[in-house]
Amino acid sequence: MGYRVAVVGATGNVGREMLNILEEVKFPVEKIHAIASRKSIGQLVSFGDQNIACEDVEQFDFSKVDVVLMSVSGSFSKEWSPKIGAAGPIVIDNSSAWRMDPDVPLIVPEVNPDDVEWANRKNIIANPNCSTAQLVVALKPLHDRAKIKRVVVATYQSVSGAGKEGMDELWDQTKGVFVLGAPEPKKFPKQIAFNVIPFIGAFRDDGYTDEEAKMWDETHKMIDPAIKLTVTCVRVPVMVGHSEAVNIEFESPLDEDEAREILREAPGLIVIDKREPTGYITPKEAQGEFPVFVSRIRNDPTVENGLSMWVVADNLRKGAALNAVQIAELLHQRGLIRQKAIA
Ligand code: 2RA
Repeated sequence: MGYRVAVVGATGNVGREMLNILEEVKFPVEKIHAIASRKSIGQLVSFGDQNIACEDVEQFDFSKVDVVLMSVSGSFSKEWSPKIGAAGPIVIDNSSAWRMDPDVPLIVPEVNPDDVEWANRKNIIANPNCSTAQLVVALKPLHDRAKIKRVVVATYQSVSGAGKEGMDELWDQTKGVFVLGAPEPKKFPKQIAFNVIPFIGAFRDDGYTDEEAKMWDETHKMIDPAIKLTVTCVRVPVMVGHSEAVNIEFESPLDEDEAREILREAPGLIVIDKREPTGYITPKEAQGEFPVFVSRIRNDPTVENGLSMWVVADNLRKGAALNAVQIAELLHQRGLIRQKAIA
């Protein structure tokens, strides 16, 4: 017996990955629906070896499904997730709309799986921002051992985090540079081809960006509000895969060898850490993969109990679609998805 599943925002980068991953992990799907906005009605998207036609979100009867994976804008989710949740299915939302709502659990299954138990407050579960998801998978097992005091992070975020338009802009500018000159930036504020941009999202009054604030807010909600984080988020000319240079100060001693062993044993992580010219992970190698990869684990002798490391993941997978599907699997394992007879 499977579930009736709907993916809302099925034509986007993350929506398409949600469909791919539901099929790859063999999530028990009895009936799948691809839902999109009016302009994409009838557009075909693939689910395994089937092509399914997108249905209109305005017309769709959400009481006919058990679980809904949403990959839509925050404003769309604000309006639609409560309506869908009230119709019956559990909503797993990838937008920023619900992440900090005290009645909505924000979940990375390797980090805080038990929070699914109170998902029935609003029938909505939030997926974290892509750069937070990979960070917390790496921080949690270390925090459990030696309590993290402070984290300094610089991100190197791929253009796919800004959607298909971001990928098209990098591609067009890269080609254009060699022909007529790079086209003017549209999606990003400056040229992204052959460049890096230390600005993602929108500025706040304190000079940080909202993308940076998401990393500490979400880490506080999922792991521990006592952890201090300072963050610089940077867009880089990489198609898929976010990287992070992470420096950590612990309350008690934890050296690089023990940290490496802890991370090797931790769920959802792969350590690739050889001190040779190719002994680390890059985003190109993480693309299409499920785990979070950790490399370059080393003591930081400039602070007491300090450690530095390099953390990489596929932002469309662990940073978004895979995490959402893992939440659905967790709900399934705990018997928390309502099963209703097919109408
Ligand atoms: C980005 N964090 O990379 C965003 C996507 N959620 O732009």
